[in-house]
Amino acid sequence: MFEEEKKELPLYNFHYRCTHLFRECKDCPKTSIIIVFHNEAWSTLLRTVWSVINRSPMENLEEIILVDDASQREYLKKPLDDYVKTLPVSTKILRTNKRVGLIQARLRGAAIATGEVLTFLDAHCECTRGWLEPLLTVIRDDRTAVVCPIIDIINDQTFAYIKSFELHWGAFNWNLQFRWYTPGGSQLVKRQIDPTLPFNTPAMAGGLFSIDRKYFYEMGSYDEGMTIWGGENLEMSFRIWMCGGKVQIAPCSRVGHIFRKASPYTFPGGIKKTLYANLARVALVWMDEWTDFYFRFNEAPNAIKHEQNISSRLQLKKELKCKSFEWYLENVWPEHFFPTRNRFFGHIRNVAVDWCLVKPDTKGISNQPVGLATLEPCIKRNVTLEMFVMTKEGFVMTDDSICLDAPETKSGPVAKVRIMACNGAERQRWSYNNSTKELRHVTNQKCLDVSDSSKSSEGLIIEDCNGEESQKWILEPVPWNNY
Ligand code: UD2
Ligand code: MN
Repeated sequence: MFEEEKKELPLYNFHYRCTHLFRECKDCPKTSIIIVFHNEAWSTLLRTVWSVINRSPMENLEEIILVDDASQREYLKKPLDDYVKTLPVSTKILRTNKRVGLIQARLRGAAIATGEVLTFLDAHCECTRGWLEPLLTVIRDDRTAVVCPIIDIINDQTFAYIKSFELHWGAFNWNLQFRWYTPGGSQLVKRQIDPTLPFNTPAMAGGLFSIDRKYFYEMGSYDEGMTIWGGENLEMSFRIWMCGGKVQIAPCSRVGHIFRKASPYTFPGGIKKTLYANLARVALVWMDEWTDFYFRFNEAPNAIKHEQNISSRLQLKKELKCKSFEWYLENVWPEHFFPTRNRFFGHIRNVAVDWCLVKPDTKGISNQPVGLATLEPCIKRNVTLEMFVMTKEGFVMTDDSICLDAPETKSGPVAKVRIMACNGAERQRWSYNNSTKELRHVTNQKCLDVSDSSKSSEGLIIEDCNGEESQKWILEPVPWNNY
């Protein structure tokens, strides 16, 4: 099967330097593949299953476990039972008798798995040639690594396979939504030296990963208090990192996934009892002083946080002697844009106009807000659109990893100030003088200024410093934790 395929299928995916990984996997562990689904389409479910069968080395494939999370569709019942009996790889179907959600469905699948490694997939994927070997190689060499493929995109209209951007890692924003950002310093350098090496990621997307089966249980598998959908990916990422393991992306492994615009299924009990409850659990167990930051600015999870019983997860955290969330931010994600004890956090108010700097609402590539830096009337409520962090290094950043940015030209026409994806570059550094109230652009020593005090749409500029009120800024701290 494998030989024939080579002629027909494009090598969609990988870098030519990845080819050697095919040959290196002879002593790799065997894996069980666990796929959970609720009312999945026949074609996408079977595309996932057949891509596993056709594109995994048989000697590394222990079994496939399908967990049907109380689907109502008829074809997923007896017709699916009959169909899997004809498959060339041992395939089991488990069925939950009532809807339990993806976290608990995965736990049921894992409980009957016999492979040394567990590999989880969503039910609408396509694995490409050579997808499995790079994942197993990482775990063979380090059983504390939880490893993900690069996730390519399957178009949800045409079902075509589209290669996605490689230079991404996973993290999250102030609302604990999972996001792809550009990796920082050391991991970026690693990519440039050898694009086949696995690199660290602060968080995983959640659906597609391999983990040593015994390690999965030693580390507390999943939080069984979580239901239906959401949050388990951050919970696992925090737990693995803080309790001694690592989360990585193996760039030679590529799996396509259908990203759907809307959820095709219901959330029993509503989003409050499911997603927000799950996120509240993540914050309560793992985020230490940032727990309060999350709840201050996220009302819905805040309202239900008291309903959560998290004692067994706190117990686990203690038994595993896990490090702090501060350690995690400093060491795993030093480029993060959360407030810390030695960063300013709050409003940046212009003295002349008495308006505040705001985060733009236009979106750029990878869905990040970008645009001209503008002012708007300051909002007094706990709205994060007007909250900025200023770091010791001089980066003025806000939610979703965007930074105040200005060109590095020393002379020339008036330079407009923009809000762009943070990239650690010199041109994004500013210095604040507490007595003059100036915000100076570090590379050209010009001052942040308002172009036309009557119109916010004109945006901000950098100008020669002149001591005028339009160049004076007040950094108004907003409390973000209880300490
Ligand atoms: C992402 C992850 C997903 C999961 C989720 C957060 C990827 C590509 N996908 O969202 O795996 O981590 O974030 O929780 O990283 N399902 C059930 N029962 C349910 C709901 C869902 O079995 O009650 C199944 C569903 O059929 C699918 C899988 O769980 O196979 C993941 O659900 P999704 O595809 O709707 O999640 P996605 O990709 O939006
Ligand atoms: Mn999915």
